Amino acid sequence: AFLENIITHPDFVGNRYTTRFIDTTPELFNFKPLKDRATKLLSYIADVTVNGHPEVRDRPRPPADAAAPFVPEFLPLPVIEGSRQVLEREGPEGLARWMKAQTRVLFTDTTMRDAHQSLLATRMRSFDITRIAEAYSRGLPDLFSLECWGGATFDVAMRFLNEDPWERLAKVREGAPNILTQMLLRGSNGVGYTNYPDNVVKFFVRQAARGGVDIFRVFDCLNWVENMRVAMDAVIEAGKVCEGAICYTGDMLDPDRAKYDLKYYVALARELEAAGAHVLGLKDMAGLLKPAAARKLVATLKEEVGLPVHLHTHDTSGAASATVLAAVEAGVDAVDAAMDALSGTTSQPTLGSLVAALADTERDTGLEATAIRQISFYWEGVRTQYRAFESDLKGGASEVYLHEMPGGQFTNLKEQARSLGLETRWHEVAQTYADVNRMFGDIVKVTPSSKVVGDMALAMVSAGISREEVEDPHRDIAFPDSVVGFFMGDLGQPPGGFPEALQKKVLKGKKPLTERPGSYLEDVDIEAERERIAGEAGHEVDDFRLASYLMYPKVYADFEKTQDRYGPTEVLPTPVYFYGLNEGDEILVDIEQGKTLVITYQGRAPTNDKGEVRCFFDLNGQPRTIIVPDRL
Ligand code: BTN
Ligand code: 3PY
Ligand code: ZN
Repeated sequence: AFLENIITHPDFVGNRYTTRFIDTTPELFNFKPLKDRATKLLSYIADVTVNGHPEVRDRPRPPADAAAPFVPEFLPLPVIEGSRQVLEREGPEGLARWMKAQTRVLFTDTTMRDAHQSLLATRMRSFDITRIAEAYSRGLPDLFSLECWGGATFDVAMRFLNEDPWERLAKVREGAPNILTQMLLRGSNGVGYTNYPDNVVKFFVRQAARGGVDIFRVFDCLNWVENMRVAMDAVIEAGKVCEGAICYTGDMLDPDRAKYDLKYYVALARELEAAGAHVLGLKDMAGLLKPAAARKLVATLKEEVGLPVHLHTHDTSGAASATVLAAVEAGVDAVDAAMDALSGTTSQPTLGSLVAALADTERDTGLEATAIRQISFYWEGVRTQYRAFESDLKGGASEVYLHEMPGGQFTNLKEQARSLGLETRWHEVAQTYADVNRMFGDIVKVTPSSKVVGDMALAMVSAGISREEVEDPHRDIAFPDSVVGFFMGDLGQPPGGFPEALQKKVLKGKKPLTERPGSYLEDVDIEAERERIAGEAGHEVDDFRLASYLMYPKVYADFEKTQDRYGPTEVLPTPVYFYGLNEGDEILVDIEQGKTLVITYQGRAPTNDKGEVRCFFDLNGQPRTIIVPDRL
């Protein structure tokens, strides 16, 4: 095995070795694990080649002749100083002052998080995300931040992609050391769907800060600041930037939606400022903020609070750039956009076009159009490989002003509706979603409250039940668990409280919580949890992975098993990861820095009578046979 490590070492193969090769190449002695990992990867490739990947089964395939994504290279070297250095030098308060002092509009690129969450079911792999970080750092050093972490990306990475979200974060951080990294944090719901004990929320935030997150956009799914404090305090304590976010809902200028009027938002902004936010986030997760409302809201917030304002919206309606431009005129400090190739519809508005619209105006962004184009071409190539996760959205739709679904939920719910056989009844689902919102008291709809409304809407449409029937005290209704939890107060208290009659009906005599959910939850014994999962996994578990386990015990444990079985599949190019290899294909796989595997797939034998398939590979010049079950 030692000899094999020598003769297969890339420096040896490539003739880049001297007589001191063995002394100066310590990894030659790590032969067991490397060989083990290589074998696991081969079994994965064999398995996916023979059986396909369950996530893309029966879904449209990328075109066979699609060009591979091309990573652009930018000069000059070295990397230019950017927003990150401002934070390092001046701290979070200094960064906030710096933001307010800029004449230009600052831009956050959301491609690595919200854009693919909202367009491609969050399925973007770290392989595609981390490879482009350095190009951002060199080509777009004037970007304000890269939203690259949190929201749904955390559990999807482990659950569906067999990869560690913490490694993704570390690599983006390393690739773009001059641009602030940003995450989305669901307040006390962390990156999950339910309230966690306070010490778990704090532990998670500490790890995220240590792992490379600079800006934490913290929100609460009911805009209940009481339920944001634990997370906000933890961010502030970690010395990172706390962006306290208001979730925008309803229609601020419509007198029929008086619950969410200008006064409501100003009061909320003041509460967030008093709670210690460094930046005020205006999170329009469904894309409901219209240009005239944006102008009024931003101008008022800039007058009434001392914080820089950072606007996030979605282009579901098709009118989001008008909203962004109105906000810019009203003095917004920073805005979110996605790279052109992953922008529009349920994603963010288009970065390249907004930058062009602002060029040669007073608030010119200073971002290079050529760099944006080249990086966007890269994303275009990447997006092609995720054809299986595309929805059938064709363009903007004003229907969003009726249903008010968040961009991240829209395609997801549509897919869920399809799987329930409600494909042709989508507009009915959308109308029912709106009815449920009104029935629940007109609430903020964003993860996890949006899931509650979505669950109820699907339950009603599939069972053919109307709002009147749900509200009828004489009619028995089976409410989804998430709805019961919501009326129990498990997600907190909505502004104006719960509709009483419906709450009584849902809870069937149970007494609802009235305080912050976290105040009812005991702290977790974190070290005991570490021992438990370390025992299960059979190895030590560091703080990052422990934080994953505390958020998602079952998902994390399954992830450990999949990693153990298939090895580090995150190093495989995306087409190989989802579709395997064709006979005769050769790929180079960087299994770690300086260690490359050369893998050629020679072909397979027919399935034998035991239901097994022999696959033939060449690994760094050595023939290897891998046997996998025929699962089809
Ligand atoms: C993952 O998503 O990585 C975990 C599941 C892996 C299942 C693999 S994918 C390739 C092969 N085909 C199957 O049907 N199962 C395995
Ligand atoms: C999330 O919580 O993941 C969201 O994107 C909310 O908008
Ligand atoms: Zn969003």
